[in-house]
Amino acid sequence: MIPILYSFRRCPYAMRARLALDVSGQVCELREVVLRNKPAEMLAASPKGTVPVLVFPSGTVLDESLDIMLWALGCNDPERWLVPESDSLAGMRTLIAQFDSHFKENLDRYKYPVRFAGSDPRASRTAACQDLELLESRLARSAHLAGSAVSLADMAIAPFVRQFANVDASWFASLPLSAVQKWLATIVRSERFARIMRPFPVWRPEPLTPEPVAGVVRVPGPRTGT
Ligand SMILES: N[C@@H](CCC(=O)N[C@@H](CS)C(=O)NCC(=O)O)C(=O)O
Repeated sequence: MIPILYSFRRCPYAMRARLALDVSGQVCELREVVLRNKPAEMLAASPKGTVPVLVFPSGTVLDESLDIMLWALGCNDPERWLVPESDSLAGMRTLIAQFDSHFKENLDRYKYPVRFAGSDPRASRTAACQDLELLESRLARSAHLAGSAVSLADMAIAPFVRQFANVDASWFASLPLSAVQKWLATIVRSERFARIMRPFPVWRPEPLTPEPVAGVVRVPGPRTGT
């Protein structure tokens, strides 16, 4: 039995979980979900109803993307994402927390202004850029956020910066953030990113009784025994 990952391809939280599962080589059954029609099996495991959710054969559930990353890398961390050259795990978690709160809040107000009454998408976009300037200053020192190689911080943050960049790609390309643009392009164009973005059909539970198949008559086999 292998763990089950409930995932949604375009969700940045699910992306970062899939990135860590991929590098660590953990094999899971991926169940692609539709957020407006979440499977009962997923909600039974995690009633809060967000993806990603990782359900172990023992019944243990991880339903926070960062916990899934840390679990996978704790099992196997061949690229040393948890121990980068120029930051600690605690330092990376502080940076990730800033992006999960301040950057994400402004990203949502920029990308989905109708969902936030009275919000000003341009002001939110400018506020999010403050966080990107912090990345730019780190990336002036090294190719990635915590050294020359990819780390937990890069992979936990990049899916959100990708979403921000895609709202208005030509505007993003015009920003004076050349190191962030290059860093994002390197990650998004990597083989690993392409692999975790492969589309899966939406998962459906097996029906309890076989559905009748049009045009096929099932003939009971001969009785055996007494
Ligand atoms: N803190 C959670 C957040 C996950 C999250 O909010 N995922 C979004 C999709 S990107 C979701 O499932 N939203 C529920 C919904 O849209 O119904 C994590 O890190 O896993």
